[in-house]
Amino acid sequence: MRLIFTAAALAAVPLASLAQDNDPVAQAIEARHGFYQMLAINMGTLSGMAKGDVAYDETTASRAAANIEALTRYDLPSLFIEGSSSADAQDSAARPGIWSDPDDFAAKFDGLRQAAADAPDAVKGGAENVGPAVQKLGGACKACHDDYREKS
Ligand code: ASC
Repeated sequence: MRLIFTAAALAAVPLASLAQDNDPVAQAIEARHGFYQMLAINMGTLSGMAKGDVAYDETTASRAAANIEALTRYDLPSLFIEGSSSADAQDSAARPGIWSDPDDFAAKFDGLRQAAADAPDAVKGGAENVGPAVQKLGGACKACHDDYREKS
């Protein structure tokens, strides 16, 4: 009996992920959310240190900044596929402007890439160096959100 339950439980897992795999729009939206979550986790590490909520640690700060820098080398705009805007999908906050002005959207993401490029080094040397890096990164986040993310 236990074997049957185990087999049923195991079978249910791939089925659930198969539904997701078959829907490119759901998959792209989920991937975007994961991407932004990874950005936010690392931004949180840095802003916590900048505010003094978390003790400064050079290795941790530089690793968080390096994670952000690495994420900006992913081709994020490629995840904004047709049919995945906030006008098309309930769980999307991606404004349709992304699709009507893809070059500007790509330029905004490039702004984050540029802001992140020297961040892993910029946050070294002391807690006082984290704030300016967070401001630079946060400014690039905001520039894109202002135009292209639905207000929640
Ligand atoms: C963050 C985070 C964002 C940006 C944004 C900057 O840490 O999660 O979405 O910074 O708040 O304006």
